[in-house]
Amino acid sequence: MAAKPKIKPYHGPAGGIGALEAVEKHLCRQKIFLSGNKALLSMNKPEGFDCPGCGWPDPKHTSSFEYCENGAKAVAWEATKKRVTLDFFARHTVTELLGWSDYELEDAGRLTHPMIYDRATDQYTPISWEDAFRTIGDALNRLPDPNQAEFYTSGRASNEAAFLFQLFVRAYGTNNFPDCSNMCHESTSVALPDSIGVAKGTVQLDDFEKAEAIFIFGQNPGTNSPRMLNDLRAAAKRGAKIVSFNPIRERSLERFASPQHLGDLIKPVSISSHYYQVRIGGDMAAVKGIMKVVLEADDAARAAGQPRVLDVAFIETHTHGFEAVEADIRATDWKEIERASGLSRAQIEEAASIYIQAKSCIAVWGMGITQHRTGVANIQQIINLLLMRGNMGRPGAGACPVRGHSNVQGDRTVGIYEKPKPAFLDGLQRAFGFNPPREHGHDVGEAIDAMFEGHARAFIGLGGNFSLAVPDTERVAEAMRRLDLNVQIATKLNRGHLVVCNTSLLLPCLGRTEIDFQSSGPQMVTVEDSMSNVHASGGLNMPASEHLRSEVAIICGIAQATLKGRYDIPWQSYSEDYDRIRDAIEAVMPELFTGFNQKIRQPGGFRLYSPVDYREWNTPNGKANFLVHEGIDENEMPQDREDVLELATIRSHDQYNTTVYGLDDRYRGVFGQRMVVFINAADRERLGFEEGAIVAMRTVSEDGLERRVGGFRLVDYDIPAGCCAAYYPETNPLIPATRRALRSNTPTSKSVPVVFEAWKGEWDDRPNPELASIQTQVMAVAAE
Ligand SMILES: Nc1nc2c(c(=O)[nH]1)N[C@H]1C(S)=C(S)[C@@H](COP(=O)(O)OP(=O)(O)OC[C@H]3O[C@@H](n4cnc5c(=O)[nH]c(N)nc54)[C@H](O)[C@@H]3O)O[C@H]1N2
Ligand SMILES: Nc1nc2c(c(=O)[nH]1)N[C@H]1C(S)=C(S)[C@@H](COP(=O)(O)OP(=O)(O)OC[C@H]3O[C@@H](n4cnc5c(=O)[nH]c(N)nc54)[C@H](O)[C@@H]3O)O[C@H]1N2
Ligand SMILES: [Mo]
Repeated sequence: MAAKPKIKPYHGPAGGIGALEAVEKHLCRQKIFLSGNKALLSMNKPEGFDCPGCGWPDPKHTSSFEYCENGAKAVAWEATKKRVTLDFFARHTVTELLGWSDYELEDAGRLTHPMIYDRATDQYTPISWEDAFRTIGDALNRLPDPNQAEFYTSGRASNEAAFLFQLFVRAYGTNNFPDCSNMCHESTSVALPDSIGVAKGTVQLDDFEKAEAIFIFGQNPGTNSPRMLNDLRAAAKRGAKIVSFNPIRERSLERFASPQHLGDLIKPVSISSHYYQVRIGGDMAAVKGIMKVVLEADDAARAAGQPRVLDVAFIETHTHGFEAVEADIRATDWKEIERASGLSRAQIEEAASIYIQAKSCIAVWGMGITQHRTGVANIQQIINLLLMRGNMGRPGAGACPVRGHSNVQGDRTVGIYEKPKPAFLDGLQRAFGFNPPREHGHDVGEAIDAMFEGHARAFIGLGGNFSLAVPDTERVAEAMRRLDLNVQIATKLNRGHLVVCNTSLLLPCLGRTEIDFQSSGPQMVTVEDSMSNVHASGGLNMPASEHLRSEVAIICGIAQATLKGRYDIPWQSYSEDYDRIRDAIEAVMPELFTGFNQKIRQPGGFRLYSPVDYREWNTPNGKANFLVHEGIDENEMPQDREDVLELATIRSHDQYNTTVYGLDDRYRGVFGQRMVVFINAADRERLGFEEGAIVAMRTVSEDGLERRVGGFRLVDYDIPAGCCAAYYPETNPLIPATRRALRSNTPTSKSVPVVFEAWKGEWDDRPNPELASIQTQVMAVAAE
């Protein structure tokens, strides 16, 4: 079990022997030493399954197996031998289970039977699949308005499942598609179309082999996309400059020892050539500073009659709006840039000189950029920077948003979108003969609003852990308890399943590692990675229980019971042979998916058409657009209060979003615990706390609601003054659901203004502190 909680700075590289040891530990813990290894060997290989971890692409041409520590944990988590059986639910009431920690809930094992909540006994009891479908269909059909139902998708769903889900929901009559992406890269998906006419990244893995510089903003590859480290390692080794902007010195961005290269174990590879500990919410300022230096260097070059620093030909031929952005940047004051970024002018000049010297540059970003009030603007400013030197639509250059869930990008492609494009809806209409709703539906923020107002009455979750992943956790859970229907399609038990209402169903599904047998034989599904490559995935393990159904089959069952023959959609036939679903996807989107079933059978799959590759800009004016964002502060932090720190909520190395695999965050030196806050020692002293003190955090907000969580240990850390960081989801009760990024509605999870208070509650220091559920430590109560 877990080690005694300790803080012990980690001096090694990311990866290395530690990564191999961790893999074996997690396999053993799930009691799957042998079959787990078999599953790992087939992960991300042509005839195996797509890693259920992150969305980073695989090198197409290698046969060497590329498994990573955190991919292995994701597989071990799913392929576990532990089971949540009927007996389990007979022994534990929902109220009792609420006292378990998130770690314990998921660690109970795989769900095995469809269940329905019985309020009389406060237990989940078995139900047949047919009865479950009928119950759901009846409840949905009782709603006066289909817009009173919310249909959530988490990004692990396959293209086939997601496509059928949106087809069912639109045939039912709504565009309410809150999805995990709304909390994640929505800022990216809103920002990029205005700038460059596509909502996705523009680079491929090959570009990482060609870039002379790679700028990484607010993304932690060692934990969240470890296979990316192989590409960064190769780039660093051939001399590309890697420039990181992150308030925390993340170990994987500093140095990496690839477990696949023995030499690295002796001499780890330095990853970042330059590391800038920008303030939380300081990237806009840093990027504006770099742009300022680029403009000044261009002025000097022009005056001296030397080659220009700006790519003048590109700007003239391909872009619009440069002059306005130039004016904004020239008007921005260096003092302001230094204050907001927390970086010195000299540091910014150094970063800019690397940008200027590189013939090609990739910009990478993650949640440190998207989850701020100005998330959309941050990204458009990064694109402005790239456009200045024509770093778009040519080898070794472009935009690389690193998506989270392994198929979150594909789910959007096949229609999980609350604001569907008319062309997509026209495609549905052409293929299925019904007129889908055209009015925009709810994203996560709006779904929460509708729950708070009592307008939303039903929730169906295709995977995920909605009530724990969202902000204002406790309040959202309270609202969800008042729904009429809550259906969760899941592989493992989580806290969201315990947020029960009148009719709550828990429907267990096959995972990606398992063989999906249907009447036409074993099925494969498809997924799209972060670089728009679509490929097949087929499971290898036997299903965790004979009672499981595939996500596709479950959706078809619900659709049949709800629509009762409305429209001529062959649900039964789809669930028997997934090729027919792919044919339907092709029929709706021929421009992207012509020959889908053939292409998917080629090893490595295929890449979706990406116009930026050809410097075609799908924007209204047909140009790549420089877009002005005045101002420099990303978030509304109270400027006059010295006791307020800006909190970023981040992931530990042993978690996958709300799934807690273990209690270590090895690279950050945290072991056996999660209830910690990383703080600058000077701030801690200034605020009058001892090192290691146990504190509560309270959100500073004007809406009169109290948000407070307690029981966190202060850990002195190398983080800029005024900033602090702690793990998600323990800190979600602190995030106001109403604080959203402009335009994208992404919760501002990376900038919560908090004050610290002494904590008088108990700090759980038992050797097995997983037992301390956040439920008992979290105190977020509505003030009168
Ligand atoms: N093992 C594992 N893999 C995962 C996940 C997981 O939980 N576990 N989650 C998946 C998902 S859904 C996603 S979206 C991705 C998330 O992957 P990331 O985008 O890496 O997400 P985070 O860990 O939340 O935060 C990223 C980094 O942002 C930094 N940061 C915080 N605030 C700022 C800021 O203002 N500016 C800058 N420049 N940096 C800042 C933090 O220090 C941290 O290093 O990973 C995916 N992969
Ligand atoms: N404070 C704060 N909050 C955040 C973030 C943050 O950085 N800070 N990040 C946000 C981000 S980027 C994201 S993407 C969201 C994540 O939000 P979600 O995607 O909703 O959450 P997950 O924790 O990934 O969901 C885990 C659950 O999915 C189910 N599951 C796993 N595999 C499968 C499968 O194959 N099929 C089905 N049907 N179910 C499965 C399991 O039951 C598991 O318990 O959280 C967001 N919330
Ligand atoms: Mo995400």
